[in-house]
Amino acid sequence: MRIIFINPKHHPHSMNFHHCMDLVGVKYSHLPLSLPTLAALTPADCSVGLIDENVEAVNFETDADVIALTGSVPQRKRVFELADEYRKRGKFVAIGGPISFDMPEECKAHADTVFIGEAEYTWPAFIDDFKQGKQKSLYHQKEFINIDDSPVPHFHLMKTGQYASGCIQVTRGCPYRCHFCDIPIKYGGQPRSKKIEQVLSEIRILSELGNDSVFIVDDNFAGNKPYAKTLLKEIAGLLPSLPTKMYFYTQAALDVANDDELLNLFRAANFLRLFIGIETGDKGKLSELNKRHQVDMDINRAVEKIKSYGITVWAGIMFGLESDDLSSFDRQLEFIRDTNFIPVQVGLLQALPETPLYRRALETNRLLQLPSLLGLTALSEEELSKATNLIPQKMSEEELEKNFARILRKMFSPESFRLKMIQYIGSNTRNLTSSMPALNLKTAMILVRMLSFYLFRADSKTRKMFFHVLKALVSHRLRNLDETVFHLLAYKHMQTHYYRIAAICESKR
Ligand code: B12
Ligand code: SF4
Repeated sequence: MRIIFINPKHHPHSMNFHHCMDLVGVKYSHLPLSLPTLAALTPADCSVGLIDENVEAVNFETDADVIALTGSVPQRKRVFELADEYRKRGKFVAIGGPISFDMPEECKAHADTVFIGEAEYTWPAFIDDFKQGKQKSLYHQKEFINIDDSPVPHFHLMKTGQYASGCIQVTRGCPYRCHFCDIPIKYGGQPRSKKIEQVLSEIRILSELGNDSVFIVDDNFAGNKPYAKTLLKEIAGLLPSLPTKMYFYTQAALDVANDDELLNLFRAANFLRLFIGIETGDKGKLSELNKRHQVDMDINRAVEKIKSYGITVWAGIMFGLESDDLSSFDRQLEFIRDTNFIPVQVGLLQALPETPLYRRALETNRLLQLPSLLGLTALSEEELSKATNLIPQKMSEEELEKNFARILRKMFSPESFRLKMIQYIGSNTRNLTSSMPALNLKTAMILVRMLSFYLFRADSKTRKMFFHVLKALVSHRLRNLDETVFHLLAYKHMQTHYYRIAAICESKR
C-alpha cells in the first residue's frame, strides 16, 4: 500500500515570514510537523511519500493508493482543490488536521475519509481497515491520546534544508483558559508532555540533518513548569554534543517572567525568542479576555525582565476587543510603542468555534454568519467579505477596519521600526559570542542578500531606517548583532504583509 501525505501551500501570513524567505535563501519558514509524524505512524509495510507544497510541487500522476491531506482552515481553498483533483483521477482521499476540527462537513464533501482530532490511534486503525476494504468515512478521536504514543517524527523524509527552522512539539494543551482560545478545548486543559529522552533525540536528529534553529511549536511551552525546567536543563546539557550550533524559540505565557530559575534555564538552553500572546496592555480588557495569569502583572516590567535574560519577546497583539471603542486604537499603539517587545502577530479578535467568546457572541447576536478564520487571517480577497466574524459594539464595522488599517500602517512604518530597534538594541543584554550562529557560507550569504536588499531595493525611508539601526548597533558595540540582523530580515516580511492587510481593509471601503 502506498500513501502520499500532502501539506498544501500556505498563502503569506504574519508568522510564516513569506516575504523575507528570499533573503534567508530557503523556500519556507517552518517544517510542517504533521507530515513526518503521520509517516512515523504508518506501518512499516506501507510505502510513504511526503510532499510539502510550500517547498515542492505536487504530482497528480501517482500510483499511490491513498492521498492524505493535512491543513488548517486558512489553507482550505487549496486543500479542497487538491482533494477534488485527486478524486477526479480516481484516488482515495483522506483529510485531517485542524481544518477538519472546524470544517468537518466541508471536508466530508471533498474526501473519502475524514479524520477529526489526533491521529496517533485512528491513522493506524484506518490502514488496517483500508487493507481489508472496510475503511470508514469518519475517524474521530474524541479522547486525548496518551502523548507517549506519539512517535519520533520521520524527519529524514523531509527536505529539511528548504526550511528556515526545524520544528518539534514537546507538549500539547494549556492550563489557562483565555476566552478567545481553542487550544485547551482542542488539545487539552492540562499539558501532556513527551518523554524527555524522546525530545532530546528529536533535537539531535534535526541537528544531524543540518538544522541550526528549532521552533518548539507548543502553544504554552511552560504550561507545566517543573517539566519545562527539567527539559531545559537537559537541552542545555545536550547542546555541546550536537553537530550544529543550535538555538531555539517557542511560545509561552507572560508569567514566565515571574520565575527567575526558568528564565535562567531558557538562557542556558539557548532560547533566543519567546512568542507571547500579550494581546493588550489594558487590565480591564485582559479580564474580559479571561487572560487571568496576566491581569495582575506589570507587563512592561515583565517584558524587561525576560529581556534581561537575553530573550526577545515577540508579541501577539489584538485589536477589535469586545469593549474597544474608537479611542482604544491609539492607546494600544502607545502601549506597543512604550513596551519593549517586537509586535509580530497583530490581528483583529475573532471568535473561534466552541470558545467562551464564541458562545458569548452568539448569545448576544454579535456573531456574523462567516466561518471563523475566514476574515483577515484568511487573507484571500475573494472571501474577505468581512475582516472578522465579531460585530463590534462601540463602533461600526467600517470604523473598525479603517482604524485597523491606519494603525497597521503606523506600526509597521520604517520610522516605528527604527524606534523599536533602537529601544531593543539599547536594552538587550545578550552575550554575542555565546549565542551567535556559526559564521559560514549560509550566514554570509544571508548577510549579503540582506545588505543588497536594504542598499539597492528598499525605498528611501526604509533604507534610512536601516542606516540608523546600523549606527545604533555600532554605538552598542554590536552587542545584539545576530538578533538585529534577524529582525531586519523579518521587517521586510512584516512591512509587506501588514501593509497588504491595511490595503485590503482600505479597498473594502
Ligand atoms: C506551529 C504552528 C504554526 C506555524 C506553522 C508551522 C508549519 N510548519 O506549518 C506558524 C507559526 C507558521 C503558524 C501560522 C499560522 N497558524 Co498555526 N499553529 C501552529 C501550532 C502551534 C502547532 C502545529 C503543529 O505543528 N502541531 C503538531 C502536529 C503534530 O499536530 P497537527 O498538525 O495538529 O497534526 C496532528 C493531528 O491534527 C493529525 N493530523 C494532521 N493532519 C492530518 C492529516 C491526516 C490525513 C490525518 C489522518 C491526520 C492528521 O495528526 C497529527 C498527530 O496527531 C498549532 C496549534 C497546535 N497546538 O497544533 C497552530 C494552528 C495550526 N495554527 C492556527 C492558525 C490560525 C494559524 C495562523 C492563521 C495564525 C495567524 N494569524 O497568522 C497562521 C496561518 C497558518 C496557515 N496558513 O495555515 C490554528 C488553525 C485553526 C484551524 N482550525 O485551522 C491552530 C490550530 C492554532 C489555533 N487553534 O488557533 N502556525
Ligand atoms: S495562554 Fe495561550 S494557549 Fe493558553 S489558553 Fe491562553 S491564549 Fe490559549
